[in-house]
Amino acid sequence: LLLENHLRLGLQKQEFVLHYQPQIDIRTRAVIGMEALVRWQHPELGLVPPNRFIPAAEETGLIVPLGAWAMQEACRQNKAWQDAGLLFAPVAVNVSARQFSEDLEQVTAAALQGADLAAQWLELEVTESTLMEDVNEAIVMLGTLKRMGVKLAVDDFGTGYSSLSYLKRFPIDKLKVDRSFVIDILDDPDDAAIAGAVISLAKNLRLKVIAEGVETSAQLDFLSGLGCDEMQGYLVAKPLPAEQVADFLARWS
Ligand code: G
Ligand code: G
Ligand code: MN
Ligand code: NA
Repeated sequence: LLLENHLRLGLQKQEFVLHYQPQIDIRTRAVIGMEALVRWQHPELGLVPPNRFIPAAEETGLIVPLGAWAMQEACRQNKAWQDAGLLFAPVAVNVSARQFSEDLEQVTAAALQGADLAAQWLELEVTESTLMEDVNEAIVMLGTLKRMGVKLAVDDFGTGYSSLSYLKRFPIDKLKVDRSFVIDILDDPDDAAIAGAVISLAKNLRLKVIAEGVETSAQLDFLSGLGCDEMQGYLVAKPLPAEQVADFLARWS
């Protein structure tokens, strides 16, 4: 209850901020996206990471207004980067199960409209477990979002238990290879096999595939050898405050 009240107040007082992690095309090195990750800039506690408050926000339902804010803010920021000529790539926003079963289409439409951003510049990341909670509802919601023109990625892929037969019924654009398979990819043949299988699956289903949590160039080379298209991770950049993105882009190019 305490955390809930703090969260509610924090939202009112606009204490949440988004950091952005670059997503890179492995072959061309082009920046092909930015994942928005929320942080809580608490007056006493400092910068609070999402694992400290997202679970509570999900349980209390505050993730719905928090998630709506994150989507608006990410769209506004992406529009600002485009207007400044800095970046033309989608911004990816994480969506929780709770948001998914509420009015996600209206929230998405409002965020795009409020920022005057075309739908192609917004990607929504939905976890595999969210999709599997109610497969039929997921197929309908994804279809609606897809028709609006937003891009759709399955986050944490491989950690849930998708029936692979559902995958072809989800109108998605991208699979995200979970970081847990990347960490030990060089030393654990099982992780390498799973990452390789996810990458092949994505290719055969004509989906894009991005590896998360890439920290070393050896991991990157290995993933590249498996045919992975895209990556994000500390090797390129940690999630950055919006003000640091221009500097990053200047250094990266
Ligand atoms: O850096 P990282 O600590 O940012 O994120 C930890 C977890 O919090 C990840 O699983 C990430 O998906 C989740 N997360 C970060 N930002 C958001 C958000 O805006 N909405 C939701 N639902 N989850 C988020
Ligand atoms: O669940 P989701 O994929 O949305 O969360 C991404 C999480 O992974 C965030 O907490 C983000 O800060 C973290 N992250 C991103 N890149 C790396 C990395 O290279 N190494 C580690 N350890 N964490 C990362
Ligand atoms: Mn994510
Ligand atoms: Na993930």
